[in-house]
Amino acid sequence: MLRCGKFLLPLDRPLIMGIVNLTPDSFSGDGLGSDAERAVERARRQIAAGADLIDLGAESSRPGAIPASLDEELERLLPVLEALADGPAPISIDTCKPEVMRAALARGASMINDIFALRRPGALEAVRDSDCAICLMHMQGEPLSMQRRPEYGDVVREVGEFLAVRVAATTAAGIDRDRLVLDPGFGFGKTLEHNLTLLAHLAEVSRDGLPVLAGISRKSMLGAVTGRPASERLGASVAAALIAAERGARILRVHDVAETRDALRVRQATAEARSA
Ligand code: 8Y7
Repeated sequence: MLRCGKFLLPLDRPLIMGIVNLTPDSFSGDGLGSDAERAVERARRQIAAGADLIDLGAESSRPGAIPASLDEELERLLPVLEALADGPAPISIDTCKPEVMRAALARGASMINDIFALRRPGALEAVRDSDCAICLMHMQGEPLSMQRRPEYGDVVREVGEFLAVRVAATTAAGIDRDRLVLDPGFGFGKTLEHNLTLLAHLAEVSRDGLPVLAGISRKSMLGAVTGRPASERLGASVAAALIAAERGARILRVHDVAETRDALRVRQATAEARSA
């Protein structure tokens, strides 16, 4: 089970995390900027379609993106979080700013999704005294420059080592392991080949049985494979989610919740027939 604020999430089947993007400049065309009402509406529709969690983000982390200011991020996030915090699904906040983490946790956020894996000064302290879940993600470099020249000897080993070091730092700060989720960070300082190698070996990314989150939905690696723009990557995204599930991913971060849910239902039904 994953401790996730007031929720206790079962990890015996893959969970779906629906993406609600409050940035004005999303690559995948789903950015809602500061339209809080539409964001709340989108989250509720995703929950109705089978999302087990919602990931709210207000800072663009696409390659080359300009960081949002603290005030901007809070102004976009908090009204949406407040409208959703008492709902049936845990709300995850995608942020690397300790001040945003604290504000969100005080308003009922159940998870912190930090693409910097709590490396920013003050981040470990910001989440320590709560019971939120935490996603620790691997990234090589920083969003501004990470796609310039990603380099690895053995990408699977290096990503696994990085995550193990972040788990050690997090537990040393007094955070229990049952709050942690690990993520190889598809597209964050990785070439197409690195991304595909990580997907192929996803099960090896987590060394000590911690659950793995995979975020591949609509990403450029799928564009590179299919030759399609972000708006036409639904089929590729569902396929990637299913492959990640086959390789043990426990949380799938996706834009298209209903389609991913259907794919997982077919997988589940097949698994049950096999064991019958
Ligand atoms: C990921 C993510 C993004 C991911 C986690 C996008 C915020 C780019 N990707 N967080 N965030 N994992 N944990 O395409 O892969 O959604 S932003």
